[in-house]
Amino acid sequence: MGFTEKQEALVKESWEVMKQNIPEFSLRFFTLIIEIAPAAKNLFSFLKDSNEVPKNNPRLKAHAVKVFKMTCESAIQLREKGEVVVADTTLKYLGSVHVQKGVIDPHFEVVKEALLRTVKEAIGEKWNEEMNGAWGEAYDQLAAAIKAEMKEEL
Ligand code: HEM
Ligand code: ISQ
Repeated sequence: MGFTEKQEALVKESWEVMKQNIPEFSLRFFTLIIEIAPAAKNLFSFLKDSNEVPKNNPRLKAHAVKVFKMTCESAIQLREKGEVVVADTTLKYLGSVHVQKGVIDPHFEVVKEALLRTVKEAIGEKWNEEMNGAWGEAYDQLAAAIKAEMKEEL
C-alpha cells in the first residue's frame, strides 16, 4: 500500500505539535480508550486500585507516548519502504505483553479511535481528513504487525 510524502509529512507535523503538550494528550488518549471501552479498564495496571485515571502516572505517560512515536515511525517506513518493519525484539516483546494482558483484536479498533480523536483535538484548526487518513493507515499497519506477532504467541 503506497504512502505519499505528503501523508508522511502530515503525520510528522502533527506529532511535532502534539509533543509540545505530552502530559495533556497522553492523559487524554488514555481517557478516551476507557471512555470508548470501559471494560478495557481492567487490562491496564495504571488503574488497578482506583476508579479514576491517574493524572500524573509516569508509566502511563511513557507508554502513551510510545504508541504515538511508533505510529509516527510507521508512517516514515511506509513512505520509505512501503511497509512497516518493527525491530524483531520489540515486536516479540510487544506481542507477548499484549497477549499476557489479555488484549484481543477488537481492542485495536478502540485504541485506533482514541488515537485519531486525540490527534484531532490536539491539532485543532489545522486538522484535516487527509491527516486523519494518514495516521489511520500508519496505525493499521503497525497494529497488523503486532496482531500477527500475538497470534504467533498463542
Ligand atoms: C503496553 C504499545 C495496542 C493494551 C504497551 C506498551 C507499549 C504498547 C509500548 C508498553 C510495554 C512495556 O514497556 O511494558 C502499543 C501499540 C499498540 C498497542 C503500538 C497498537 C499499535 C494496544 C491495545 C490494547 C493495549 C489495542 C488494548 C486496549 C496494553 C496494555 C499494556 C500495554 C494493557 C500494559 C500496560 C500496563 O498495565 O503496564 N502497549 N499497544 N495496547 N498495552 Fe499496548
Ligand atoms: C498501551 N497500549 C496501548 C495504548 C496505550 C495508551 C496509554 C497507555 C498505554 C497504552
